[in-house]
Amino acid sequence: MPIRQWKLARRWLPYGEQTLVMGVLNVTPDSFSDGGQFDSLDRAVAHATQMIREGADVIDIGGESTRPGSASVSAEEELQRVVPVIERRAGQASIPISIDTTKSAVARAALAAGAEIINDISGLRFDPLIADEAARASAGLVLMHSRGTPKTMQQLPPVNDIISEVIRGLRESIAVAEQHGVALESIAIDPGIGFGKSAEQNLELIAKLDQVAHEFAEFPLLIGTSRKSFIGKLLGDVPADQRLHGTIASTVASVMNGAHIVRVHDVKAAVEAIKVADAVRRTR
Ligand code: 9MG
Repeated sequence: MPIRQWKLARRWLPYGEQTLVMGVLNVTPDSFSDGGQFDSLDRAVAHATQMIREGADVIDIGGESTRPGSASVSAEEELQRVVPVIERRAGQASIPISIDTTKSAVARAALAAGAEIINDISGLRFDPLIADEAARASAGLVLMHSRGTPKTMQQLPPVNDIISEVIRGLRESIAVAEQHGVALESIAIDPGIGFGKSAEQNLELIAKLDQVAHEFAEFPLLIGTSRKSFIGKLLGDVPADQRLHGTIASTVASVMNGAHIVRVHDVKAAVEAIKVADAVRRTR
């Protein structure tokens, strides 16, 4: 397994040998799985610190819920939620901070406050100027595949061949990023589990992740299955706070099939599971 490097705003992040863990920090009053727990500055910063202690390699901070059916918030509202947390956390930075946003104005302010990665769940479909911000700051840019918007994605007619659709969509996002001057070494790709896919298609994407990894072999591959509804459905419609074991199973399956970075809420459990999965992978 060769060690490769992902170019971020102020460092290179090695990936390929050890799977990297991106800890989720939602600073929203209504996020689907941690429903407003971290909506005060002190609590949010304390949770970031805790995830770092548990072994997170990146913290992904989001101020707008991407929960299915959720409405968007204004850039001003999003900025008020995320910038103070980034400023406080970046001041003590040991690991890079990622900003989970689809808005270029939020990305710009977050990068100025100390973030080093932009995580765009729309893959530049909502606001292509995000790519200009990534290029200007030489920041990392996560291009995630999605269909529709968080408000409409569960009502979309399903596509027949989800693997081909994800590969097509990601190629389009990478082309837009390149047109705006983003260096290829700054891009990470993500199949977008749960975003406009059926429960069966989410399983198919995890099962056949090696095909996506092969198609985009020069890019780090990130995946987020944490607490998502396809897991709840498999376990008999359990709520988000009862999906930890299912999350770990889907995370390990993703790692064995080629994921380099996993986005999770429960960092300690994921770090331990991945240590074992990585050891098995290295023994292949
Ligand atoms: C913000 N967000 C929610 N789910 C996600 C996923 O699966 N990947 C990425 N990159 N971001 C996500």
